[in-house]
Order: sequence, then C-alpha cells, then structure tokens
Amino acid sequence: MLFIQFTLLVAAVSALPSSTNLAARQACTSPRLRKSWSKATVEERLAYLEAAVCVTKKPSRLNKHENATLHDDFAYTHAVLNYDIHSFAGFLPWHRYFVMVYEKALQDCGYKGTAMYWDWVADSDNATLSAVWDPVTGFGGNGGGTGNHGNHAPPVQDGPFKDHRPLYSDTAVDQHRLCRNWNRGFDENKELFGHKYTPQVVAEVLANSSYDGFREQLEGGPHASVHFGVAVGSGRGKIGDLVPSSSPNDPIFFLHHTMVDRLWWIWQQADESRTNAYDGFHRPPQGAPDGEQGPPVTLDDILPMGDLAPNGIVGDYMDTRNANLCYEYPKWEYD
Ligand SMILES: *[C@@H]1O[C@H](CO)[C@@H](O)[C@H](O)[C@H]1NC(C)=O
Ligand SMILES: *[C@@H]1O[C@H](CO)[C@@H](O)[C@H](O)[C@H]1NC(C)=O
Ligand SMILES: *[C@@H]1O[C@H](CO)[C@@H](O)[C@H](O)[C@H]1NC(C)=O
Ligand SMILES: [Cu+2]
Repeated sequence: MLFIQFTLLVAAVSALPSSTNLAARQACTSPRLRKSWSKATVEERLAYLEAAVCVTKKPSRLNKHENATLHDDFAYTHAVLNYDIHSFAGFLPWHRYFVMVYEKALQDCGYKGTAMYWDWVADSDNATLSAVWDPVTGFGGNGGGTGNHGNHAPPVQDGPFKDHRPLYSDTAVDQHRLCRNWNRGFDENKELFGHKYTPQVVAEVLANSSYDGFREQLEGGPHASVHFGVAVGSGRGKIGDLVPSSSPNDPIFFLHHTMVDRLWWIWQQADESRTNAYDGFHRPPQGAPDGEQGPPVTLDDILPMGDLAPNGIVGDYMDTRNANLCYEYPKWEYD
C-alpha cells in the first residue's frame, strides 16, 4: 500500500526530468574520459594508488566504530544496503553513483584523475596476467602464504594494499587482512572464470535490447563471475574479500564496477532512447513469499547512500553527460 502511494506521488512529478536533463547536460561541456588501467600511464596508475591508499587511512565519516576508516565506510554502506541495491533495475544507477562517491574521495586525497576500469573483457583469456595485479603499478596479486586466517581466504602478499586491514565482513566487525582466492581455470574454465566474460559472451549481453534484460544478464553473468573468479577458488578454501556484501573491502571493486558502468554506457550509446531507458520492478520486502514482486521502478526512485553521501535520484544518474557525472568511456573495441 505504501508502495502504491509512493508510485502515484512520483508519477505526478515525472514530467520534470527532460528539461532538467538538458540544463544539466549543458553544464558538462568537456566530459572527462575514464581510462582502462592497462592503458593509463605508470604515473597515472601510481597517482590513483596513492589516493586509494589514502582512503584506507582517512577517518570514517560514519563513525560507527573507533577503528573504521573511510574505506571501511564504503564496504559498510554497500553491505548494509545489499538487498536494496542488487538483483533489480537499480543495480546499475546505484553503483554508478557509488563509484562517483569513491572518485570524489580519491580526489579529496589529492588525486587529479577520474575513476579507472579493469578491462576484464580484454583480459578474459588469462585474467591472472592483467596489469591490475601488478605489485607496483597495480593492486597486488592473489592471496597466499601460510597460517590460519579463520574464515578468510589467504591474505594478499604484495602491492600497496598488503597492509590494508578491512574492518568488516558483511556488516559484522571482523578486522582481517585483505584476502583473495583466485579461481585458477580448473577443468574447462578459463582463469578467474574468464570464459564468462569473453568479448563474445559480453557482446551477447549487450545485444539485449531491454534495459532490465540487459541489466539482469550483465549483473548475473560477467559482473558476478568477476567477483567469484577473484574470490572463490574452485569450491575449495575460504572466500576472499570480493564476494561478501562487504566486497568494496577490496579496492579492485571500484575498477570492476567502473567496467560494469562502462558496459552500461556502451549499451546506452547504441540508441539515443536508451539514455533514459529504465524499467523493471523493485524487489519485494525481504522475506516476502516466492514470486512476489515490488512496484515498478521509476526514474524518480531514490538511490540510498546511507550516511556516506546524500541520497541520489535515479534520473540524475542515467546520463553520464549530466553535470554531476560528466564523463565518458572508450567505445566497444574488441571485434
Ligand atoms: C581498535 O584497534 C586496536 C588496535 O588494533 C585494538 O586494540 C582495539 O581493541 C580496537 N577497538 C575496537 C573497539 O575493536
Ligand atoms: C595464466 O597465466 C599464468 C601466469 O603466467 C600461468 O601460470 C597459467 O598457466 C596461465 N593459465 C592458462 C590457462 O594458460
Ligand atoms: C534479455 O534478458 C532477459 C532477462 O535475462 C532474457 O529473458 C531475454 O531472453 C534476453 N533477450 C535476449 C534477446 O537475449
Ligand atoms: Cu554491489
């Protein structure tokens, strides 16, 4: 009932966005190009890493725990909102906004660039060889070493985040070393589940002309496979940081989600009408009977951001040429 009233209410104001969009677009005269990590200069990569380390040392904005850092705030916010931001249409705009909040946090640490992406489509043949895992110009490699790490996968051994100590597992306080457990291409699988995000597979996902069909296939296919490929080693061992709802614990999360955002951008570029294409249904309240669905989504829906940043509105995160975003990406380049 509450939902129905809400939908009626927002229907009344939905004539507004187009003129607002136009004004916002005019304010973005020179969009910035978000780059692939592997194509950025060494200087650019080091500048990003320096700022990303700074975020892991800055004081928390949420002040939920005396040992929390700003980086922990990102993991906590994502974990506490987990149910409301995944497995429905809002997945894409919510993560677009979340990456933007992180980009601003990097810039508050002195970084002059933009978010960058891990091009796992280009790296799908053997994703363990990606430039993102470099110990000096990247995020360090797989977990390893000896010893017992409780519920956690082996800790990352090298790179700028080897001393990073995420505070949360899901929303529970459980300080631990940053950990990864790569899926090493067993059986017919490519390394890190790369067979789930080859150029051919992703081109097929992009060919889905319905917004929520595209979103569902991207989220459940390539997006999920990268999370699992980095953090769940072939059914063996313990889970790395990129899988639980606290997955922003691993700073590679933001490069992964910038790539997801780029694929949405590429999908939007295929037709002008797709800039504001948004459909599907909200999830039902947690614990509702199977098969129940929530109300239809609208461009006026709220993007909740907890206490990390002000809440957003979906319609403000559809067009990357809006003033609050103002960026673009390299086009599809794998054929
Ligand atoms: C914060 O970290 C310090 C140092 O590791 C530890 O002694 C302390 O118990 C932690 N505080 C809480 C509330 O967990
Ligand atoms: C991927 O690269 C790693 C590192 O060189 C290598 O050990 C592994 O065998 C490669 N995987 C495949 C399936 O070729
Ligand atoms: C688009 O995605 C939806 C949801 O996953 C799926 O049911 C549909 O078959 C897809 N359409 C095409 C043409 O692949
Ligand atoms: Cu997420």
